[in-house]
Amino acid sequence: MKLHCGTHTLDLTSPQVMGILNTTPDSFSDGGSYYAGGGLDLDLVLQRAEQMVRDGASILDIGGESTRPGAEPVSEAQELERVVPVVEAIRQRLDVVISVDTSTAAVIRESAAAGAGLINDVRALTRPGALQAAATTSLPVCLMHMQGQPGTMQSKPEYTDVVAEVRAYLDQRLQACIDTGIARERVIYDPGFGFGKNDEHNLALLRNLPQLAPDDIPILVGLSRKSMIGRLLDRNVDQRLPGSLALAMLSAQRGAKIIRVHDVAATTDVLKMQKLIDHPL
Ligand code: 9MG
Repeated sequence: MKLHCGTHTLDLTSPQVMGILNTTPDSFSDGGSYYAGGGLDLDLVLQRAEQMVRDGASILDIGGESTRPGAEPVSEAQELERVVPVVEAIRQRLDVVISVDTSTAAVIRESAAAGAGLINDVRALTRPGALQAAATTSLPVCLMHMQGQPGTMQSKPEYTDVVAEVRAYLDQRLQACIDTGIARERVIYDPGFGFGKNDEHNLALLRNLPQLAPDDIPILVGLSRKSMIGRLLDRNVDQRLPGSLALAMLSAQRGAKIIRVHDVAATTDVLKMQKLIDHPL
């Protein structure tokens, strides 16, 4: 399975590591890491980006809007300011697929023009103009499932059959993409762990990961350092590496093709070991 991301092609025969690069002041795990003297420090962002590529990331996911409950809403202008210069700087320096974590049409268009290779939308291209903006790029799109809105999604998520409902939603968003001119080959599914789901829902989704997408559509998972790990293992956010690595490996074993993580080096090692077991030397 290959994914054409602008100037790069990813081979999804084995799972790829997507490194998280939040350029927000307030993300739940790494927010504010690149702010110095009141503004975003591009050199700090680039140092981190270079490190993640050295550690094994083939994709970097740049996000300018935090989806953490209680996060400040971000204007289109602010999001553009946080994302586009980072896309340009990384494109000039590094050989890596640049993913942009956005739901905003203008950010989709301008990031693609600046050299992004993938659009990652936690709102599955439901905001006004997002489907059309994504269609005008030739880039792959990651459609994520979320129940509710980031501010309130965790208050009381409810499903009759979480696996069937998440799959039905993603299939419906795939059809909306196809109807707008986004080819099926450009689409990635993501169950959206922790986005309007309790621990039982998250565990059911992971257990049944292969049922969440047709065989020809790659699945992306984001479980790294998430609060589910904190609750299930009683761990603070800086103590969630072992739980995150276990979930990365379990996802890969269940067919995930892209694993979105904070800890690139450790995840790359785990996935290499798994590959050695599946494909002996
Ligand atoms: C931006 N973001 C935060 N968590 C995520 C997840 O689980 N999947 C995707 N695609 N994006 C995410």
